[in-house]
Amino acid sequence: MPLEAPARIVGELTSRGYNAEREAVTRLAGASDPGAALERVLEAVPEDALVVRTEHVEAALSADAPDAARAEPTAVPDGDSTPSVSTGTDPDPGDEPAGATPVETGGSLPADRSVDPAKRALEIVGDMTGQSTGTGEYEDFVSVFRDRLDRLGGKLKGRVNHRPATAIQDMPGGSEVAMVGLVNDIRSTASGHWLIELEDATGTFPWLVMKDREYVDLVDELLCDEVLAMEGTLADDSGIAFVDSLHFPDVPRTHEPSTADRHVQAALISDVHVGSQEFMADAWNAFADWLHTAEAEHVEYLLLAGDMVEGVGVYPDQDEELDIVDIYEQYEAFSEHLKKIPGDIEIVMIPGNHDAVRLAEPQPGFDEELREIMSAHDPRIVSNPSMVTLEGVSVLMYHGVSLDEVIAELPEDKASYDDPHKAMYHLLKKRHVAPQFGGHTRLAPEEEDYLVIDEVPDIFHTGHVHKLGFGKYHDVLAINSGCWQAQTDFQKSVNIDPDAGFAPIVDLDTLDVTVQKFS
Ligand code: D5M
Ligand code: FE
Ligand code: ZN
Repeated sequence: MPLEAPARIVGELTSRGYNAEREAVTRLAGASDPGAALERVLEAVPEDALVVRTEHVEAALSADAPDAARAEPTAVPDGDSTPSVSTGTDPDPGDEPAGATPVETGGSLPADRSVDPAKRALEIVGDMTGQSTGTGEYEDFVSVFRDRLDRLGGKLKGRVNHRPATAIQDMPGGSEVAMVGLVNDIRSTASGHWLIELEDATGTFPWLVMKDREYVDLVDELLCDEVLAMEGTLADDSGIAFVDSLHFPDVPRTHEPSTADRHVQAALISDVHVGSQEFMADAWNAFADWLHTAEAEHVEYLLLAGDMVEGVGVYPDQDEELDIVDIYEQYEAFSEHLKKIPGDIEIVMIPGNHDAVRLAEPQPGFDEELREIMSAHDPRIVSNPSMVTLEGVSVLMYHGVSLDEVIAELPEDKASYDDPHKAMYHLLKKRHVAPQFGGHTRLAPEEEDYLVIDEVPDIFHTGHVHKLGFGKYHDVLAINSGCWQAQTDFQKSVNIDPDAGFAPIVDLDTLDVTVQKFS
């Protein structure tokens, strides 16, 4: 049997009871005769070894054929894509960040899955783990909002002939004026008009949206602290301006999403809630089993948008519904569930509000202790939010706590739990994952606003509200994944009927979505 494809090497190793580090597989694939090399390696591995490690391969190959292990992999027909696996030029993977450490296969690459990991390309482009500088001082709040205004304002400044707040009040009454600023206050007036105060680095200026103007429809979707541009006419006394037009940073209508060069799929899920009595183990197992079938062989990436575990003390009386009360044991149980996912699938995960990281956003990726507990499947663990690129397709992952706020503040037809993707559209329009400060969403003051959506993603993936919904906004695919937790008592009390046990699967070559149901 020819053994050159990494997948077949993994299959061969697992059939003989071994897991393997990714690097070890890559090196075997690079040998001039991978089949013979594999036999040599297996003869040389220590008897009690369960995992074939890079050093085993290096030792076995260098003893017999010093050059073979360094040869280019033979199974990378697609020369254009950057394989996410190392090609064997870095002899010391130990120095790499945790997200890039070698994978153990989880022990299962069944015959039904025929994949070639060398064709993959996974890049983490935005991960603020380890970048947090904020100390919670007043100055940090000033800098995070200044950064927000600079970056989102920059997207608007070319579109209007803007002036600073202090300059506007010195202009003659009746002038045409424009300003870019943060929404500081939204109030209705006694006569039913709307007064919106915009703030920039120089001060604030009040803008009046008349109730009979077409723009009045947009007022009900405004959130405090988002960045807007307004154009209008100054009142005679220059103390206020009447709004003629209102602009969001928004996604340009010309946005054209990137797609993968081959047929490959990603499963986008979230809210597993292991440790909750309502965690649906059967549905999860059915999902994992399905991933092992030929039908799912193109699913090569699994993105998890937070709430891996139920956590402890997240909500009042939550302990009454806990199946596992110790947070570390919850992660251990979660890791066991992760191991059921085929070992070759690349996993990326961000934390959510139930996870054991700081609640304030941005949330850094899990700490070393938790990474260690979850290391068996070698997931890439990154911050909430983060941007990842899968074979050229950029995915903005964000857990979604701000969606509760968007849904609470906006009218039903613009954002609701039944259409969670529509709430996501507003975050895209505002180019910020959590615009409103001081509500449900806790924001960590940092030097930089990591919550700004700087680059338009091809896919926006959130969770948190436990409802499945997807759709396109200016050609950006917005997906809110459901959950793996049946209805909790709290959800029953507020009539939240969760979409549990579904896995939306995205074709990365077309951005089409299919939904698999496991409950
Ligand atoms: O959130 C799941 C969804 O349910 C999300 O929309 C928040 C809401 N939720 C759940 N429990 C509560 C309590 N106790 N108070 C307020 N809102 C709640 P998750 O993050 O998975 O708990
Ligand atoms: Fe959740
Ligand atoms: Zn959540």
